[in-house]
Amino acid sequence: MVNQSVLKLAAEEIAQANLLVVLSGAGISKESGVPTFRDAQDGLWSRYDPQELATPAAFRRNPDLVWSWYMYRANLVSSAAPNPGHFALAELETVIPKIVILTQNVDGLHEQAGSNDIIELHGRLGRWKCFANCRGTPTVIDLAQIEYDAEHAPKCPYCTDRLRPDVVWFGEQLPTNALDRALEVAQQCDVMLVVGTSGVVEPAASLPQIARSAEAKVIEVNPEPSMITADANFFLQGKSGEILPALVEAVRAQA
Ligand code: BV8
Repeated sequence: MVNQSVLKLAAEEIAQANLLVVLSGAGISKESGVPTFRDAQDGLWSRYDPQELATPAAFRRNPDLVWSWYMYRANLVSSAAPNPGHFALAELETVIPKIVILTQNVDGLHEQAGSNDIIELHGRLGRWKCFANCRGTPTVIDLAQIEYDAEHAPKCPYCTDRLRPDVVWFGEQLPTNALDRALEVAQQCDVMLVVGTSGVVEPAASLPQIARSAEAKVIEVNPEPSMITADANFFLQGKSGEILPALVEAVRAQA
């Protein structure tokens, strides 16, 4: 059970915020049935380290293996639905003047839940592009227009390279406009709410420190302490699907 007095203090900070920025990680989608990044991958993938598969080198080395891993994950995510944590953040938009969601997740569940201002820092599962970006960055290809299967990385219809998921791999730059805007709102926000991230992956993991050094209050929601917890003013320990609805209720009670 989350500490009620910490929840009330956090709700007071959010209720007074003009700009609330949310940084979300894989943990917010766990209660939607989407495995987190560092959970042991289920079944077929338990023998691979995701960090080894989510790289350009892995794709170059074995395009069909990486392609089928993303096909598997895209399929998993396509049957996932937002959970009460996602919906609570969408509802908060009716209470707080401005909310921006910075998500590390590639599952599209914030958008499905009805949040409006979302920055996808690491791209999106289910969007596919030419590895060479032969017709501009990104050269997105609609799979419905080509022949393909779940086991083999198909060829780009415009060049000889192969198709890949439109996600940011380790060692790749984040989309410039996404990162620039994330840095801007992290410096401007009154409160940053950090939900379900281990705080390991950079540069996203530095955003709470940036907010903190710009005088924002940092609130973390996580069942476990993370690399962010030391920078948090308030640590709400528990599952986001339970804590976020309670937090929104407490914010409404402040209004
Ligand atoms: C880059 C898309 C410039 C792919 C992902 C310093 C500066 C810059 C770069 C680096 C740096 N140090 C190291 C680097 C390199 C690297 C990096 O960060 N490595 C780490 C491992 C040390 N960063 C990069 O390469 C980035 N690029 O910076 O470009 C550059 C270029 C070249 C050379 C140098 C620099 C690109 C990083 C993007 C990688 N792509 N995803 C895909 O999905 O396949 S990252 C991947 O990890 C996912 O997006 C995931 O969201 C993200 C972060 O993980 P989390 O979301 O935190 O998930 P995790 O499983 O770790 O934790 C889950 C948490 O949820 C836990 O805390 C758990 O307790 C909690 N939880 C569990 N249940 C619940 C819950 N919380 C709430 N409720 C629950 N019920």
